[in-house]
Amino acid sequence: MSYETILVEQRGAVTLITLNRPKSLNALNSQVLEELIVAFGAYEADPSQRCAVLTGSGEKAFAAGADIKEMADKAATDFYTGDFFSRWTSHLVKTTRKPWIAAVNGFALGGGCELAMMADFIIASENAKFGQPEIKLGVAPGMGGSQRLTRAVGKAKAMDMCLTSRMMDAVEAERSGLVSRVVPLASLIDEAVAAAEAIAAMPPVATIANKEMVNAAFEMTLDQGLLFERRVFQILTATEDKAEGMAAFIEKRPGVWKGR
Ligand code: CO8
Repeated sequence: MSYETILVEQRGAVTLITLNRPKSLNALNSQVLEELIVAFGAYEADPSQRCAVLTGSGEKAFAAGADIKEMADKAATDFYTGDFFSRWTSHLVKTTRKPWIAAVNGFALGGGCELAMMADFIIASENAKFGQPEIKLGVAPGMGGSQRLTRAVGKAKAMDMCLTSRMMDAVEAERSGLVSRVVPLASLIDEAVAAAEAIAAMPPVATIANKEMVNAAFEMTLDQGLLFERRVFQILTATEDKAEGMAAFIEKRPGVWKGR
């Protein structure tokens, strides 16, 4: 499929997806969503691809939010009957079981911040700025900002950002647990792809299992989560990759994974 609003490139086992509407600071419209669904679906289905990186084109923005010009004339019934925004989470979070990293270059505002928070983790450039400024438009986060941001940075900072529309810079975002690493803008893609390559080199079954376990922490009680973790760990011990991983450690050589 040819895309108009995103760029997709494979670098070895890593799929690099770039939001490509730089003139509107990569604002997220319906076409971006449809193309991302196809691109993430292709990534998920391709066994040669082991990790993905999502970034924004240009140096200014990852994504400055949902496309305000597209939303401006929509009626409430359009948002409601079309269940606007629900497909972002269902496709990019729920059905994408393989890992992906958001490489945030510049503004990640509104839906842009929410899209980044759907990733398994965020690597930010030094000029990154995160915010949920929807209140200034007379609305509120609609794609997870009130929930995922609060879980990531806690009530005080999430409330501050949602109510005042204050942006968080990269240093504060790392200090607050929103991003895992901050790197210079010039090396952002290299660093994110290197992190993705590190993940791509891990045993495939254990990769999906680790992702599922960490995500379970947001859905389960501690007791349920600990049980889930233990059971999945126990199942992993039946894989050929477990036998290979332990043998490789003892024999002081790299493991060769079968994905089973
Ligand atoms: N939608 C549409 N166009 C946008 C958006 C946007 N969110 N953000 C920027 N643009 C456009 C501008 O209109 C402008 O276009 P033009 O040149 O044709 O006038 C171009 O991008 C450049 O923007 P600016 O001239 O404003 O650039 P500045 O450097 O002066 O300012 C800012 C940069 C601070 C990022 C500023 O553009 C801004 O405040 N943008 C809007 C940020 C915002 O309010 N985001 C939240 C949107 S609402 C939302 O995301 C709802 C979430 C619900 C779920 C979403 C699911 C997808």
